Amino acid sequence: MTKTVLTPDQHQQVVDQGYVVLENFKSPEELSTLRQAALQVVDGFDFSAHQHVFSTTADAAALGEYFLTSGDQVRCFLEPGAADENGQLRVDKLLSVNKLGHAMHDRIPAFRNFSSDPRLTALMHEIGVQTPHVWQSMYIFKQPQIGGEVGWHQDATYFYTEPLSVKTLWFAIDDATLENGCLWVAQTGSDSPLREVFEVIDGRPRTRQLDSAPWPDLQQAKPLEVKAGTLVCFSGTLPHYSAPNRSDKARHAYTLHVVDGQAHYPKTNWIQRGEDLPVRGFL
Ligand SMILES: O=C(O)CCC(=O)C(=O)O
Repeated sequence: MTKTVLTPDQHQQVVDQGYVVLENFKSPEELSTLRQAALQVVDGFDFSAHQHVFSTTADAAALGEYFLTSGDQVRCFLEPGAADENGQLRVDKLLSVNKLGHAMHDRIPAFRNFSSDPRLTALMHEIGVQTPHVWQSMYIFKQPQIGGEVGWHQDATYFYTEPLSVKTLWFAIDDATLENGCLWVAQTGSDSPLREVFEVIDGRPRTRQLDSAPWPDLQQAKPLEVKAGTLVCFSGTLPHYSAPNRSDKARHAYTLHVVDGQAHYPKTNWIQRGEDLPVRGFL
């Protein structure tokens, strides 16, 4: 019999709670290779030509061309406050970047290797994604002292399909703790209604409200303090959040967002792919 990725209990947890935590999924060597590849991108990046901040507290309508055309590119986004009023970075560039996005898995061999794990295809099949399409990768730095909050959201807002199908794979590259801004997930599970959809129509981004359900507060949520190498897999309707990092320890994470190619993926979703780089599964 083929070995499954999830035990029956873990499978039930995905159904009931909308997420599962798989410890020791990636080895220290794999984490180190990915970290080096990410730092190499930052090291080679020309911040005098591109200084774009990423913050989830900013209005979606304000997202500029640099962000909106990054779906098939590898781009660096700075933490708010990383640069001073003269555009000079206050600290080393390796400590200034909020994230890399959004096609490292297709464009950089070390990211492609990390993301090509056959267990990921098996995991997706086990949780009902028949034809995995990997639309996005992000390398999130959550820098010491200045790492920004990621506000409550649901990933189906950004990867809307009919029916809803997106799953997130969140890999801890460092230990994630309460101090350095670990993920928090809602205790309501994935049954939570989808509150918003992010759309780009005629080049203009907007967030459209679908449901007025409030976001959870921290009493209704659970922090996921996990060791480096852990994979957290969660459903696109599971509300999640991460606090700012005010500690002196980084909290790097790598994420992939995967939808079912059997579902309808609207043209209004912000990431679209052309024939030069079509969306693919795990290679
Ligand atoms: O790593 C984080 O802080 C948040 C990541 C996240 O929200 C996501 O990948 O959807």
